[in-house]
Order: sequence, then C-alpha cells, then structure tokens
Amino acid sequence: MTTETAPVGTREEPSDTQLIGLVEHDAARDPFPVTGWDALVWVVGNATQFAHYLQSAFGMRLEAYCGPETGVRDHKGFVLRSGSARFVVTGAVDPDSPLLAHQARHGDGVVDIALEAPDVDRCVAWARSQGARVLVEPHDDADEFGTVRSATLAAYGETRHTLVDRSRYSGPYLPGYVARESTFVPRPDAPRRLFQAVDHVVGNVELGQMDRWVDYYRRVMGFTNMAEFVGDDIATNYSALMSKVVANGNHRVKFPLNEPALGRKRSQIDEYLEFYRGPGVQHIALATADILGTVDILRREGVEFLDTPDAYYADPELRARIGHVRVPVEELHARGILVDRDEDGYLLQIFCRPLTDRPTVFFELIERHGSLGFGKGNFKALFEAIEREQEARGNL
Ligand code: TYF
Ligand code: FE
Repeated sequence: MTTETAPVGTREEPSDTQLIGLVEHDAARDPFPVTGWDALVWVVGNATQFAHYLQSAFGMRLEAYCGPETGVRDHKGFVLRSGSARFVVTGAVDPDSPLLAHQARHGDGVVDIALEAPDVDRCVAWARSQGARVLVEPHDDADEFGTVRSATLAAYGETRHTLVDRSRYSGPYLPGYVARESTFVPRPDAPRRLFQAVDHVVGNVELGQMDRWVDYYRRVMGFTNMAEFVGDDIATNYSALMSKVVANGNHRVKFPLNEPALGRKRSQIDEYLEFYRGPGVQHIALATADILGTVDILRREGVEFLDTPDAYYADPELRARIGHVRVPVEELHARGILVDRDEDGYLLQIFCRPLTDRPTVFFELIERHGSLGFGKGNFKALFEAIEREQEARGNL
C-alpha cells in the first residue's frame, strides 16, 4: 500500500519472492539441486578500475580481496556485493597470467556463473552421467574459516559453472581471499543499495545451438523451460534472434539463451559473437525494488542507457495494455523505463549500453510486480533501439 505512493528512493525492499519471482520446490527430489547464484566471476583488463566503477556507479560494496599483498602473485580479485548479488572481478598482475589470454580474446566478460549447490558431489555425478564435461573435479579448499567444496562444469563457449557449497565456511569469500572493506564513501543521499539480487543471466550461443543448450540445462542440471520465448515468427519479422528460457527448481536461477536468426538485417547476436569471439554472457539483469531511484542515480553517475523513443509512451495500445502501474507513465517516460504486463502482473525494465569497449556484455535493471516474464511486449521497441546502436557502430 504505502509503496504505491512512496517517493523515489524511499521504497521498502520486497522479499525475494516478489523481487525475482520464486516458486516452491522440493530439492530432495531434484537430481541436480541448485539453490541460487553463488557469484558471477569476471575477467577484465583492469580489475582495479572495474571494481571501482561497480562501487562508484552501481553502489556495490567491496567485501574481499586477493592479490600480491595476500600472496596471490598472478592476479587481483575483488569481491563486490549488492544485496544477495556477488560479483568477483579478476584481472592479471603477472604478464604471463592465463587471464590475459582470455581477456585478449574475449575482452572483459563473465567467465564463471557460479551456482550455490548444497551437494556438489551429487550434482557432478549426475552431470557426468548426462554427458557434461567436468573441468574441475569436486575438491575441498580450506583455511582457518573452514572448508569450501566445489567443482566446475563447462557451459557455452568458454563460460563455466562452478558449483559451490560454502555451508562449512565462514570466511569472506574463498580461501585465498581476505576481508576488505570499501574505501569508497557513498553520497549521503544514496540509498542503501541500487540493486538487491541477480534476476537472470543471458547467454548468446551460435546459430542453431540454442536448443542444444536448452537441452543441456534440462538434461544435465534438471532445469525446466519457462513460458517466455522468441520463436521463428517474431525472429524473422524484427528481432533477428531466437530465445528460450530455462530455470532451476525454485526459479532463482534463470537463463535465457539467444541464438541469431536469419532476418532482414545482421543480428545483434552475431555482432556479439563476433566481438566476444564466440558464445558468452550477453546481459545480467539486476533486480531492484526502486528502478526509478536507481536509474536517477546511475544517470547522475554517467551510466548510459538505450534510448526509448517518445512514440513508445504515446502508443495508446501500450497505455491500454499496461493498465495501472505504481507511478504515472510520465515518470517512466522521463527516465526511458519500459513496462510490460502479462497474466501474472507487470514489470519495469531498462537496458544499459555495453559496459566495456566491445559491444558485448551489458546490464538490465528490472523491477517485478508479479510478472514472471522477461518483457516480451517490449522486445520490438528494445530490438529497434539495439539496432540503432548497432548501426551507429557500423555493425548492422
Ligand atoms: O532477458 C531477456 O529475454 C530480455 C530481452 O538481446 C532481451 O531482457 C532479449 C535479448 C536481447 C536483449 C534483451
Ligand atoms: Fe533480460
């Protein structure tokens, strides 16, 4: 009730169920029980500065660090948090670090979508029986804070899934990392956090490979299809991509998977695949309880968003379809925030421009009000906006 009229920046934080759309799930009957995200691990050209950007612009807080000062000579690692979202940003220190080869080929990006798994050995045994490639066998890492058990599976491209059980560990991240606090001082008017959780992580795969990867997540990880998809019909008309979504049992982990479609123009997915040199993470949707306040602050910090044309908000069909949302449409218009409604409720969303020098990975902000979808009603406006950017880059 009160949140309907609360001014920007003062809304109360909803539960995870409201925030990201959780469902009931019996983990005991799951062949591959995954309970949530553990971390998104990045490899970047300059971890020191990317970690600063995630703090200064996106309001994340530093929690842990590894590097030469802690005995790690190869690279630096910064562990950043916002609500339940954990990002680990790594970058080479040693000129011979293997991280440099990865960064040279792919640019800055997400290398590991690490998942929280209460029984790593059971997951790996199941995954192996289903034909998954096990990159790192289940093993323990220990220090004075206890033991972490983990293993790593191969996913699309060079992306990995490390399965992490930290139930016997009380340290700040992993053995090898030490607790470290932000030296960054938030502005006095800044909200406690700009986003609360990771909502979904999208993968781009090569032409004809989407169904193979959907199948992989279903067979190997016991994930199920969610209703939302972009099929052939939409693809050829305007989107130039096909998309399906898989989710784990409780829906905390949601993976939309895109492949390029042969449309009128060069697909945005092809642009990604060219610049990332293969499949990889395309966007990370960050769940926020106050997308208006968050966008205002991000814009003030110089974060750039895709433009939404005025015609989007003037469209009488949109106005009729979305009905009543928590703020007047003018408030969304002023910020370029998109809105979509389905049978379960509505959502607000907006997309950042690419985060790095290459036109590859970007963030989405999403505020859910019952809708479990991904903004299907916005696909046309969104894909047209992406195409305008592609054209400006000379890649259409
Ligand atoms: O995650 C989604 O499905 C939405 C829509 O290149 C989307 O955020 C799909 C593909 C794309 C950008 C956004
Ligand atoms: Fe998305």
